[in-house]
Amino acid sequence: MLLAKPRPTPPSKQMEAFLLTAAEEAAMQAWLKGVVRITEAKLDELTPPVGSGQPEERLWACMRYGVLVGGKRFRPALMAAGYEAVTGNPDVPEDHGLWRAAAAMEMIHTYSLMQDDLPSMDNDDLRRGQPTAHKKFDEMTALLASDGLLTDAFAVLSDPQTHLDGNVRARLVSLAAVGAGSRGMVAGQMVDMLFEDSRETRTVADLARLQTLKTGALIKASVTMGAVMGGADEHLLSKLGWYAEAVGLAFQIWDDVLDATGSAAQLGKTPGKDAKAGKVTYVSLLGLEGASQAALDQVRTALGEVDHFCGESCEPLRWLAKYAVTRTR
Ligand code: GRG
Repeated sequence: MLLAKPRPTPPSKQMEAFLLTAAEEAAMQAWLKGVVRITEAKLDELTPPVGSGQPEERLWACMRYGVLVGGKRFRPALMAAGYEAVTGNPDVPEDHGLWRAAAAMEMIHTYSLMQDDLPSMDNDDLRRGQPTAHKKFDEMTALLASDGLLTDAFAVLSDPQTHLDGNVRARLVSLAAVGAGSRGMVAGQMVDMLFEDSRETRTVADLARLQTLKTGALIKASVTMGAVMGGADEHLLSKLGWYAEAVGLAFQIWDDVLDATGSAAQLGKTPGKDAKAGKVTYVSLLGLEGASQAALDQVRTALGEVDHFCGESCEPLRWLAKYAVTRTR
């Protein structure tokens, strides 16, 4: 019998400097738990319910499956952290529009995952520890459900319940559209798909550009949207943007490390696909140690940015920068 080859473990020595103390870890986990709970309650409220017997219920069931089946809710957390950075308010009430905007970003993020999993893209069977939407339902339903999530997200962002000020709402819509659109995440996905099919040599700079678009643009939008809701001026928004770009890269580089080292049970998605497909990743270009180091460099940059302009109210932003490279899924 052939024994499965053990997967390598991610380098951990240089991570020590970044590990949160036990007290910080407990505070972050409690805070994250609150973000997850409120975001999921909002997602439940904002996604069409099933049970009325309408013929389109299959679409709604698939949308609900996509957004409610799990996920770290990293983008809502970044949004709440961006809001707190500006306002210093750690206790945002559940009926505050921030959580509607946070749910909208999770809807956009989930649409992208559902489409990324389709056979014509990454062709995956497992997502968030469950069958992908097109496996659970079917391809046509998963495509329409992802369309529904993307479009409904903009209905949520432009609703006065999200913010009373029309200028703020317009800014939220614009930031989300630019981050998710054809010069942001969708562009990154296109470049990624082309990379896969091409035999051209790729550099770390090529990869950083791709990932800044594919993963970083939505992460940046999340932080800045939270800050806009908190009343940030343009100067602060640009500083937060630098932080978010570094965190976005760290998050993606660490995703490559986890893809090379994690198991399906741990990650909730199929690991090792990139290597199998011969795809260029940070790990294939830099090795495990080099990729981990590159992720840490980005976290250092992000923390340095925050320290320039922010004290205690940026603690959640600091936690999330560290979380990006200490998470295990
Ligand atoms: C189809 C337009 C379109 C875009 C897809 C984001 C994306 C673009 C594809 C996902 C592919 C991928 C695995 C990217 C790596 C980084 C990433 C975005 C991982 C998924 O985000 P997490 O880890 O997932 O926040 P959860 O499930 O926790 O929400």
